[in-house]
Amino acid sequence: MTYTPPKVWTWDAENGGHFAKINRPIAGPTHEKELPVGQHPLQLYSQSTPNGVKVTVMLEELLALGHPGAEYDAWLTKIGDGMQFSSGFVDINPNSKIPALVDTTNGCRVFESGAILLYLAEKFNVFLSHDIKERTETLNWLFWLHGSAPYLGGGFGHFFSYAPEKFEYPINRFTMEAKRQLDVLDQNLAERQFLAGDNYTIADIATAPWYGALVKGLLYNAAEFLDVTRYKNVNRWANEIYARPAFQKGRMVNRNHGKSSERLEERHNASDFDNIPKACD
Ligand SMILES: N[C@@H](CCC(=O)N[C@@H](CS)C(=O)NCC(=O)O)C(=O)O
Repeated sequence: MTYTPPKVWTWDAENGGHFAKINRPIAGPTHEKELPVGQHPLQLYSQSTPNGVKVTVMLEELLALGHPGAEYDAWLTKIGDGMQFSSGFVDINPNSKIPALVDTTNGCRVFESGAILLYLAEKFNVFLSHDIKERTETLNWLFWLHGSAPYLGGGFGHFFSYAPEKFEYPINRFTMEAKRQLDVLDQNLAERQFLAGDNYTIADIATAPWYGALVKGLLYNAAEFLDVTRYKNVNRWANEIYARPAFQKGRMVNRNHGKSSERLEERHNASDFDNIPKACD
């Protein structure tokens, strides 16, 4: 059925779909509530979506390298319940989206997952080279991810998986773009081990939870539809990154769905991982 837009759009009906209850055309808090604060230097408010996982992976990678200053409390922020609209959350991210971080050592608030990765890479001096060429190549791919992933998530994923009905036009449009993006990555990874060259960087940490998850069949249940096995280099890269212990830990943090052996709803100590029930064979 064709839609004829009115002269002026008004917010008078739910638009249907997966996120209908939390979508609003206005910014700002919906309720007063302070954020909890734990004892570690870094306080993270997040959920294990691809954007959230970028940050928990980065923090676990830093801890694996032995940086005690990267110890963190990860508070589950249930976006389906509208927790991103509390007054405390809006104070640290006026855009009301997870993830958001507070560095209690200097009072910095950091929002936007790309900004958080950059902040942590600079604070701990790792996963981002000082060499101008290597650093720029890493930032090229980090910004590429941040420009591209909304087409995958808000475009392809939304219409393929979350929209109230399957509409051919947007599914075609965003499938074309998602496959083009996979091909961009595949051609780049044919030449090099990691996105920016020989070293694992924040560009890989940002991209693997999106396009790595996609080719591993972990996102939108779309692996067959997108014929992901053809992107051989992306698959090789994703397998290598998913095998990293810190990546595996980071994926579990703030996860509140799926198998109990693969989730840690909140993380306040390194030893919290020891209490996750083991998977049954
Ligand atoms: N560009 C932002 C996107 C963050 C984002 O879209 N977060 C989603 C979850 S992946 C969210 O909080 N959605 C809740 C909402 O839209 O109300 C980033 O990279 O941090």
